[in-house]
Amino acid sequence: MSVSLLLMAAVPIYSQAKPNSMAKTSVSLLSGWQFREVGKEDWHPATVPGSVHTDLLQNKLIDDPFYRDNEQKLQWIGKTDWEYQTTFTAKPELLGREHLELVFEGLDTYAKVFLNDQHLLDTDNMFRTWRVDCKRALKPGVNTLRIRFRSPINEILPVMAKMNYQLPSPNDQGEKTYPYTRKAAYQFGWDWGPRFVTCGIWKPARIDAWDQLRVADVHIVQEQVSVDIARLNAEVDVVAATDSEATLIIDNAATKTVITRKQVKLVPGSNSLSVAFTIPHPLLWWPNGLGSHPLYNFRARLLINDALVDQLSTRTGLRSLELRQIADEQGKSFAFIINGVPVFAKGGNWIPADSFPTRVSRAKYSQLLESVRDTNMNMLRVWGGGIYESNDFYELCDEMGILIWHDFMFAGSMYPGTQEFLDNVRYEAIDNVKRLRNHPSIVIWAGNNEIEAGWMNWGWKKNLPASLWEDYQKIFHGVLPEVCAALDPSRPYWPSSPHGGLADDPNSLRSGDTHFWGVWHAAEPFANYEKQTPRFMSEFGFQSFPQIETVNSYTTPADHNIQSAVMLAHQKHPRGNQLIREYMLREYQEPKDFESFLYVSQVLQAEGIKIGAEHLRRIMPHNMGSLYWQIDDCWPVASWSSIDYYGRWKALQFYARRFYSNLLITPHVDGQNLNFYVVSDLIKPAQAQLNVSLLDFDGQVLMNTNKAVTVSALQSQSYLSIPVSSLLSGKDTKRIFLLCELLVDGKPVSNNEYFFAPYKNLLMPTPRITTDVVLTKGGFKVSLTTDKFARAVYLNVPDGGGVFSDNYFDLLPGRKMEVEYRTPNKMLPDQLRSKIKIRSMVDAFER
Ligand code: BMA
Repeated sequence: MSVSLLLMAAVPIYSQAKPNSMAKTSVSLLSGWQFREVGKEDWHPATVPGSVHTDLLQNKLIDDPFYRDNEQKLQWIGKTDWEYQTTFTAKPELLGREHLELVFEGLDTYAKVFLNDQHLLDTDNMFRTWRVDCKRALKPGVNTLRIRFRSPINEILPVMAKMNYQLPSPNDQGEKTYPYTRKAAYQFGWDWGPRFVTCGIWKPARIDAWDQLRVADVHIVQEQVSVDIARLNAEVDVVAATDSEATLIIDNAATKTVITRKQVKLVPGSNSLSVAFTIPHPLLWWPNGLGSHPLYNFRARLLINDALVDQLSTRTGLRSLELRQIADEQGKSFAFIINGVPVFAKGGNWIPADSFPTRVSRAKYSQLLESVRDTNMNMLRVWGGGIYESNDFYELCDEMGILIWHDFMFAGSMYPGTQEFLDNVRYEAIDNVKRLRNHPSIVIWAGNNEIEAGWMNWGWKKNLPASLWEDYQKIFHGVLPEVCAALDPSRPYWPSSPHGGLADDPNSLRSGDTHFWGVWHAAEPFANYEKQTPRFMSEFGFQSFPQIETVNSYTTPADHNIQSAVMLAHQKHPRGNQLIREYMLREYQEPKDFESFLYVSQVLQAEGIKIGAEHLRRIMPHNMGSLYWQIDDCWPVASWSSIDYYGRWKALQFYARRFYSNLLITPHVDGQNLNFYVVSDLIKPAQAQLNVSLLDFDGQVLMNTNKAVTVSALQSQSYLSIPVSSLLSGKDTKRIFLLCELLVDGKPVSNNEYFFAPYKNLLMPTPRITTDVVLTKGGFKVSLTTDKFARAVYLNVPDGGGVFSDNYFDLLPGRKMEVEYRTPNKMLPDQLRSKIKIRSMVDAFER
C-alpha cells in the first residue's frame, strides 16, 4: 500500500486556494555570470553554482588540475582574488513587492557582494546561507550583481602573523591557515586529497519577493513513533511583515489531502507555529537490509482570507531512534536502536566526492550511494573535514535506507574561540541543522573529527596553550550541543569522533566510538585488528591503488612506476607507497610489473579490511559498528577508498558485499579449535545449512561436514567447532584450504575461505580458466570454469565501459561461476569473450 493511501484516509481533499498575486515568488540568479581575476581586464563566462577552478578549466585557461602534477602548478589560484558578475532585468512587478531579499545558499568564502555598486553583504563562511534585503539597491531595468572573493589563504596570513603559536593542522599542505576559515578543510590538502583552495558561488542564488509573509522553515518533529501510531508535530517558522490572522494547513503534498489546519495569529517578525497531529499505523522507515524506506511528504501552507500566501514542503521518514549506552562490565554499550531494533552499523566513511564539490551531479551521488546500498552497508559517516553535503545526497540516503553519522565540519586541528568565530559557528550549525533535520537517515550529530584525540593523545596538549582547550569546550561542548538541543533534540549529539563517553581516553575501547590506526599508521599486522574490542569502530583502514584505467587518466606510460614523481604526486600520505609495499611483501612476493602491483595492492587492502570487519561483526553485540576508512575519493589517487574517483569499485567494495552480508559465515581459530561463526543481522532466526570442506588446490575434497543450524536473530555465535589438529593431521598446509558455505533454502547466502599459510607460502597451481559468454536481457552472462583453484580472479574489459556484477572472487575446480557484464556499448558475445582479460593471483608474479 502506498504511503499516501495510508495517510489520512478520512480527510477530504482540500479545495484549491484562491490564486494570489501576493504570494511569494523567487527569481533565480543562475545565468549570465562572468568571472575574472581582480585587476585584470577580460571577463570569461562562468557557471553558477561552480568554482573558480572549474570555470578556469571550462574556459581552457588552465589544464586539468588532476592530470600528472598539475596540482603544483595551479596553487596560484587559491592565492588570487577573483570577481564574479551578472546582470538581470528587474520587472516592475518585482520592484513593486514589499520585501525583496537576495539569497545565497552558499558563497565560498570571503566575499563582498555589490548590487548596482551598493555594498550589500560581507561573508566569511562557506557553510552558511545568506539572506539580505536588496530592495533599496534594486532598480528598474538592468541590474548588476557583482561578488568579489578574497583569497582564503591571504586573508588569514596576517591573523597568523600575530599569533605566538600555530594551530596544529598536519594535513594542510600549505600555509596552515585552514583552522581559521570556515571552509571545507580537505580543500587545503589532506592525506588523500590535493590542495585546491577554491572560491566562488558554490550554491544557488536567487531573489525572494514577498509582501505579507514567507514560510521560512518546516520541521516535522517525531515525538513518538511505533507501529501503532506516529505522534508528530509540525513546527513552522513564518516571517511576517504585519499583524494578521492566517490559516496554517498541513497536508500530504503527494496526495494533496489535508492532514490538519489551524487558525494562527501572526505578529511582525519571526513566528514559531506548531501543530500536532498523528498518523495511525505509520509505515516505518528502516535502514537498508532491515525493511523498506517509505517517505512521507508534508507541506505547510499559509492562507490569508482563503488566499494562499506561501508554502513549503518537506519529506521525512518515520522511525524511532535511540543511541543506547548502557553501563556493563566492560564499560558502556554504544548502539543505534531503530524502531526498537539494535542495528549493527556496517559501512564506511564518506568524504566529498570531488575536490570541486559542485561537479558532483545527482547521478554521481546515485551511483556512489547505490554502490553503498548494494554492498549491504547501512551507514556512512560524513566526515568532519569535508562539507555538509548537498540535498541530493541526503535525499538519496533517505531513499536507500543509508544511516548517516554526521560530523560537524571540524577536523584535525584546534580552532579559534573568539566571540566572532563562535557566532559564525553558531549560525553555520543553525543553517545546517535546520536544513537537514527532517532527513530520517541522519542518526547522530558529532562535533568533530579526531580533535579530542589530537589534544589528549597526540601531544597537542603538551605543546599548545591551555586556552585552546577552553576554546574547544566552547565550540564542542557549548555552541554545537546547544544548537542541537534547541533545534533537533530527537538526535543524539556526540562531541567528537572518537570520543570515550566515560571520563578516560577519547579513543577508549570501553565506551563510545573508536578509530584504530595501529594497522596502517603504525605498520602493525592485520591480525592486530583482532586484538581490538571497541564498542563502535568508526574508523579503520588501509590504502590501495586504483585500477590501471584510473591511473591512466592521470599518468603517461613513462610514469608507471610506484616511485615516479607523478605516482607520488597522487599519493598524499608521506609513507603511503612504502607502507603498501611493506605490507604486501609480508603476504606476497614482489609483483612482476606495475599493473600487477596495482592489482595485488587492491587484494591486499580487501583481505586486510575483511579481517577487521569480520572480527568486528563476530564480537557483536559488544561492538555495534564497523565503518572503515574510506568509501570514496575526491580525485584519482592511491588512498584508503573502496570506490575510486571514477566510481570504479576496488576489490574492497566487492569484498564488502560479502563481509557485510546480513548472514555471514566467518571461520576463526580460537585456541586449539577452528570455530565456525555465523553472524546474523536479521530480525528473525534463520534455518540454514552449514557446509565445511577441506580441499586441495586441485579441487579434491579431503574432508566434508554439513550441519543444519538455526541461526539466532541479531547474534554472533559459533555453530561448529573442529580441533585444528584433527583437521590438519597428515595434510600439507601449503596445498589446502577450507571452504565454508552457508545455505538458506539450498541457496548459498555467504561463503568464506580459510588458508593455513600466508599466500607466498602456498603452492598455488596455475589455473586454466575458460569462459563462455551469452547475451541476456540486460547485458551478458559470463560463465567461468577452472581446472585448478584460482585466487582473486579479476575480470576486466579494457575500454568496455561496463561493469561486472562480481569480481575479485576465488574460482574452484568443478564449480561454475556466473557473473553479469553490463555495458552501454554495443558488442556481440564473441567480441566480449575475446576482449575479457582475466587474471588471478598467480599471474601477478614471475614464475
Ligand atoms: C583518519 C581520518 C582522516 C585521515 C585518515 C587517514 O584519521 O579522520 O583524517 O584521512 O585517518 O589517515
